[in-house]
Amino acid sequence: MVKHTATSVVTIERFIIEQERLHPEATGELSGILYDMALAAKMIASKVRSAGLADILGSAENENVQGEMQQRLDVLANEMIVKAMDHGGRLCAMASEEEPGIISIPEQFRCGKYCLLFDPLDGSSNIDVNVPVGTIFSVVRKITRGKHGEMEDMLQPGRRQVAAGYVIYGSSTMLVYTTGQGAHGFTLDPSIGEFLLSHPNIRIPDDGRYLSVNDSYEQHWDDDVKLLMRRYRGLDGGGKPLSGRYVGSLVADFHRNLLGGGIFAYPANRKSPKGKLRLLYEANPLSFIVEEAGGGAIDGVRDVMNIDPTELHQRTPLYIGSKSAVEQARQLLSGRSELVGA
Ligand code: P6P
Repeated sequence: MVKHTATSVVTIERFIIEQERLHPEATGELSGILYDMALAAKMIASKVRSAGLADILGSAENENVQGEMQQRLDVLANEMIVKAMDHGGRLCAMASEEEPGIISIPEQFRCGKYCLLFDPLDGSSNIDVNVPVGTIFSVVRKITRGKHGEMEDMLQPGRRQVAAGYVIYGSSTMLVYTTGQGAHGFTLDPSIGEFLLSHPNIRIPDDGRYLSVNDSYEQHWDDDVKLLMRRYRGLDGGGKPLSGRYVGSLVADFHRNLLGGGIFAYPANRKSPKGKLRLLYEANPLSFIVEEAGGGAIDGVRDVMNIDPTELHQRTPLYIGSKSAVEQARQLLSGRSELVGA
């Protein structure tokens, strides 16, 4: 008689189904979106992994060895996600960092009740130097009538997200997502092509270890931001100094701080008065994840997820990570008025 031991291997598909069962009213549409995003992540991971080989294979300018038009990886990643998601019947529209307007669902496909907003390959300029890059995505429910998604469906505050996630293409490929029941991490096992649960119920350490900020903008910061960064470094009455860690790739910096504790800061500055990072498909999804992990995310004054969006590609200042470091920023910066309504 063979004794079957319970397997400790939990695939993302199994985990999504188990999470769905927690909601008897669930139709499975949101689960389907998460499956399809995991598939798109595998396809993008394959392209990112072989990106450096293009030159070795002697591909001509703009053409690879198969004679296919070689596209920028972020454009390719964008197309991979659109093609993986547009026919499943779960979405009524998409929006991408790579495209100016709404991406409609082709007429031949059924529309669903969700909208997907995403940055297909953030930090792609880092690929040539083998620095980790990432995909970030956010899911909101359609709120307008009619079949197709409209701009109003996209311009919802982060609190209205029903799911959010990111993929980091680093030393391993990991997918981290939340549907409001905790933040969970899955590591791709390339030998079987499956995302396996590796980081259940991620909790960000309350006391940060790392400070991720681009110091070269210090001359453009307001005085209170300069003071905040000095305090993070243990100066001017600050506490235990944080160690500097700045990769220049949002998902890589965020992921390290999520697991190890720390804060990522991209303040508004005189060159970028609204900040640099995008609200709808960068700041909002990462804010949903970090709050589910016990951390925080603000624009300097407000919780990021309380910002009412007015434009699809609007930017926001961002302070995101360990709760204590974020609250330190909120206390010091909350007296500022220019960000309200930013
Ligand atoms: P800076 C990459 O270009 C990116 O959008 C994020 O991934 C990253 O956090 C940020 O910009 C880095 O910006 O101005 O420090 O180079």
